[in-house]
Amino acid sequence: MTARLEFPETFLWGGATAANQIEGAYDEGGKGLSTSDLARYRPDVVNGADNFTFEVTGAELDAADAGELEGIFAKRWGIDFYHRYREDIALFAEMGFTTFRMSIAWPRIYPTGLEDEPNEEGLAFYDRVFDELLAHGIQPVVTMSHYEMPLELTRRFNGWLSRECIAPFEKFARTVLTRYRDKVRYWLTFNELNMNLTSVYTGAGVLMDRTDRPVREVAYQATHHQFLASALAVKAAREILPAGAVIGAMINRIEVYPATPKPADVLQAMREDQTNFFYPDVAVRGRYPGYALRYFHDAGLNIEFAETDQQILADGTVDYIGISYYMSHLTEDRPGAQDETGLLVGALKNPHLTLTQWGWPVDPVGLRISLNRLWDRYQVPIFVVENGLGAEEAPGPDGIIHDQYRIDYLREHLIQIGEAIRDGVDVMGYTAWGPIDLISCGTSQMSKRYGFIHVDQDNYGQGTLRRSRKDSFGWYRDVIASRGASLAGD
Ligand code: BGP
Repeated sequence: MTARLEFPETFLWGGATAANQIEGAYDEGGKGLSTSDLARYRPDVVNGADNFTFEVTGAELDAADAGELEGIFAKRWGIDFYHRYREDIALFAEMGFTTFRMSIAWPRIYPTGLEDEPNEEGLAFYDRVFDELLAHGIQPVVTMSHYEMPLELTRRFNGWLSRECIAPFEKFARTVLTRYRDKVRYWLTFNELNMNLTSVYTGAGVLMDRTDRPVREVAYQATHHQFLASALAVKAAREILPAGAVIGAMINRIEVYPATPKPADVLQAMREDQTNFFYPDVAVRGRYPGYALRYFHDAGLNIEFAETDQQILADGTVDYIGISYYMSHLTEDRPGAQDETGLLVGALKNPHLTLTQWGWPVDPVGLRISLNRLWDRYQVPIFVVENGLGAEEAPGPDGIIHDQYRIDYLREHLIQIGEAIRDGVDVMGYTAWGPIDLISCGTSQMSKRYGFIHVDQDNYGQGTLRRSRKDSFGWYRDVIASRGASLAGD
């Protein structure tokens, strides 16, 4: 018999999104172009596990500037949250959300990143969204930069490869912290700091054909600048936010397992895990770990540090860690394995796990392990700010989507969070990824659906945009209403 799950009264329940995947209105309200506005849906390459289509080259940027880049830019239209946020928030409230994770599109506030004054229309939009959420008793959790930045910073500086992005980010951070200090209590600096290992364009706005430096060096150099920017934003938050508000760093947590008990495999798993722990190690402890410095040295990566950097990192340590969790990764000691670290989809298949339609291993127990390990290592609260199942789906003859597979997926993960809480881990809350269908980050597909709420729109932006409730909608409402107790009885 499953024991009754005890989620604390203070546990936050909700869903998570990103501006560039929901808002649309990419050229309205004075918004500047964002790096995500160049991401394309590519019907020719999306049908596999390794189907990420979010790298962009300098040649493509030039073509876009000349008005000659063709394609399906799904992130430009999103799901029209910009105009429909009231309806969407009302649906979240109907499910009983107590929190909603969203991001601010940086180029709505500073269209090029370089203006002296912010764009009031952009600021006013988020005021309206926060007010609407708060009116429904929903606390916003705000990511300052979720896979986007003003495209001009890429054009001019090649994104986060340059230190030149730090000052514009700090200005942006101070602007939004000041403006929303009384409306937003939960902040995150960057989404998935570790993304640069997978895509330096998506994570850091870097065009690889505009630099001679090797991709690993580029990824870590850009990350170093983001660490500094994040630490400066944390410092600003301490000055600006009222008592009780918190600011965290966020990573995509992938639990790593050795394929066998062979010590060399266990060592390999440990090293791959360090490429993941590296980010919270710096953000929580405020200094680079020795294994990272050794790795830079052994791999011949020349990461430029300034003298002041150590102090900036030490002064900007975070209050909590946000994690996205979708999968675990299986590895072994073999030539080249180290180069594969950071990939979203592991090279080895774990025979004990099933895969999603996109080839992502489903591993709820891995989430409990991850939460325990992060807690053991840092002793700061952890917020599960993303977790969910992307699936292709269509309404049945009754017009409703019967997504029992999603209910199963989410229930299993929530049960493991409950177990971690009973293990003593301080888990702040849970925001399921994509509570409403949205544009996929990795593939720009609409057909990779995560929502409790279906949106009538296809991969080409065609559809009525009508919102409708899936089976999981009522299920999640019951989970929230019972504070998790209903999970045991499903
Ligand atoms: C995370 C990102 C999100 C999100 C999610 C699912 O890594 O933070 O932006 O989209 O993954 O990924 P995808 O949309 O590629 O299925």
